[in-house]
Amino acid sequence: MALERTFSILKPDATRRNLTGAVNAAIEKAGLRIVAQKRLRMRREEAETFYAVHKERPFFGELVEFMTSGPVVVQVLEGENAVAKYREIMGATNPAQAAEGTIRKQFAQSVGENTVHGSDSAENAEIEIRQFFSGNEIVG
Ligand code: 3AN
Repeated sequence: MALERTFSILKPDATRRNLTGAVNAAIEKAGLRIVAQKRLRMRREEAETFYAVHKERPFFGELVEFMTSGPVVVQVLEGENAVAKYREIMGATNPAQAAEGTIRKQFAQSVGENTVHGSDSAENAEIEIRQFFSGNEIVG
């Protein structure tokens, strides 16, 4: 199995409730390594670019509003099968459907305020990582 990288965001509901450490502990417990990390406030255009695939969805405005409402922590995670592994420990988008023990089951407040983002494919991970990190900021 290949070493892979995925892109993660700890969303504004996580930073607001001081959950950065708790989520990072779950990430590291699952064997994923945080090889880059920074805290920032997303600008509107950054959020719109990041979620461009959802721009026709009814919740797009709400999503951009929420993602720019407070600080986020953007991360690059590395590990065996990192994309699928992170999706697994994140849990379902809707916390009501998330499996026991997952990050969203433990911490998410709603389908919108759901604590974490993780890339859905290796291709998207590369695009998303490039939006927020330059090469020398990622140290494996
Ligand atoms: P995931 O983050 O699990 O891959 P997607 O790609 O379906 O989920 O949705 C992207 C983001 O849009 C989600 N993380 C969630 O915050 C938001 N979202 C999805 N569905 C809704 C909804 N019905 N209402 C509000 N926000 C939503």
